[in-house]
Amino acid sequence: TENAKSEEALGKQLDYKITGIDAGAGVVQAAEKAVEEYGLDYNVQTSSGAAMTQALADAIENEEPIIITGWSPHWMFAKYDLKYLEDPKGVFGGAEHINTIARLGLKEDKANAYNILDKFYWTSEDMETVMLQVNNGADVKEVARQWIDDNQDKVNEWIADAEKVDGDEVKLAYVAWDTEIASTNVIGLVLEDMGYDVTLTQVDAGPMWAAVASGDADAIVAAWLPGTHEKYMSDYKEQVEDLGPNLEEAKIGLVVPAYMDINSIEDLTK
Ligand code: PBE
Repeated sequence: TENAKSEEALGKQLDYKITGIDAGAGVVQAAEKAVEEYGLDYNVQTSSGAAMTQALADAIENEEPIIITGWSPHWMFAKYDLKYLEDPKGVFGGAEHINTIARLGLKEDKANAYNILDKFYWTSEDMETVMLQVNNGADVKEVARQWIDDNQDKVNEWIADAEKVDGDEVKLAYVAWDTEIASTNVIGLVLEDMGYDVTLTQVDAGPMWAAVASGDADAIVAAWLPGTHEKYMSDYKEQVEDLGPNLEEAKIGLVVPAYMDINSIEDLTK
């Protein structure tokens, strides 16, 4: 049929490739599951968030097709005209939230930090403001400082029940996903302003979860639930304390430029 032909042509143009990020990311694992469940001929190619957004920028510049593992909030939706492919089988799940996860015992050991982390909560718009400026080349620490200055009301709520400390250490682990670079730097600076000696350690997704479970990290603000990090959460749920969402209405899925002539993952089947 006409359709089968054009799908084959698209597959060839794309080299039967879905451009992914790091292998530990839930969205990459979901993309691999989608390939299986929809019976696609495609491979999910792993790289990094930065390599993926560079591939997206290159494709858009040449008006070529590309399929990426995407998520929201993200600066790419402000910068480019993009669409999520429909996912009738629900492989990528529905609405996600990003939770803060503390190591066991943090509440007793570092009550003020625990308290601030527990209250940390912002919107997609807040996060995107930070992400966009970082993407435009600004230093993330300076962007975080500016965001804190511009949003003192919000920050005051996070620190409302906390007292200043004198140089106690707090260790946060995170992955170099643009969302988590933004959130971890903002909450890290808030903790620093409250007198903590804050260390931000960048690792892969598996080691990030392992670090908060073992107590090597005090907390993470990067737990995408209920779907994206379901496997990590089920592995470690007895060894961590879930402090609940710091952001709601997040989402993952396959994302393509709006000029592409497909709307659903099903359009990729032959
Ligand atoms: N992400 C961003 C991550 C969580 C944060 C959607 C790329 C993932 O594990 O897929």
